[in-house]
Amino acid sequence: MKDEQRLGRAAFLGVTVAGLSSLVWGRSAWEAASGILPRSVGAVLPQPTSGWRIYTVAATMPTFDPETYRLRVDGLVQRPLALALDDLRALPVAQQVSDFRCVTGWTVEDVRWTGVRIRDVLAAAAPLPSGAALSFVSAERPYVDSLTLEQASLPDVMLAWGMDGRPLERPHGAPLRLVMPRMYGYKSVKWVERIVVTREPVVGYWEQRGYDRDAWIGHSNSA
Ligand SMILES: Nc1nc2c(c(=O)[nH]1)N[C@H]1C(S)=C(S)[C@@H](COP(=O)(O)O)O[C@H]1N2
Ligand SMILES: [Mo]
Repeated sequence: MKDEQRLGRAAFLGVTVAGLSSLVWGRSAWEAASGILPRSVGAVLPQPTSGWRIYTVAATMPTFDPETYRLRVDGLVQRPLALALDDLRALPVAQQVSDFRCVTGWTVEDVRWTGVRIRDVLAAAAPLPSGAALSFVSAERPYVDSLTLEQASLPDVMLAWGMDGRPLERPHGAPLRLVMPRMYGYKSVKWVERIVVTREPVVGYWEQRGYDRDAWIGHSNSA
């Protein structure tokens, strides 16, 4: 855990310093997160070393304590759960390489993700037959999005705690983010702290603002 925290902070500082040299780009979520400048809504910092853009909807990125973090799984389940990071790591480890695509046009190819499959997280909670969808609630309020159980069961959907061979970094949603490569990035909720089993998918943050609920790449209103 110490190493992970140190690595996260080092990487964060590294990018922040890089950000300072490119202030000409304007204020960014990175700079806002580091407290250097006030945040501007929807700000994005192009990162020179990768295609990622870091997106947030709140003024600050959530923090978490690895000792006390719990992923809650509740709603239409027989047994509500509160899973610690160690509990998640004790589940079968899933790995995949997939592209990540934002609806605004950028793509990061061949992202290496490590984490768990949704079914393995749900197994102990035992969803009720009436449960047909999942809400992924972010610690970053009010970000939320959802998938049907069927969508969440696709083989390349996962909850990731690792990215490109390193612990998932805070700007990318540590300690846990959803990865749904077949849909646009807004489905891939960062800083997931709760999964709620529901009858129907709830309307997600960007879906409340006009984006398709089914964000299939190539087949949605933004394709
Ligand atoms: N909590 C949270 N999750 C989020 C977002 C956000 O603003 N807040 N943005 C979404 C969008 S639109 C995209 S494209 C990806 C971006 O992932 P990244 O910030 O790791 O690059 O995260 C998604 N998940
Ligand atoms: Mo996005």
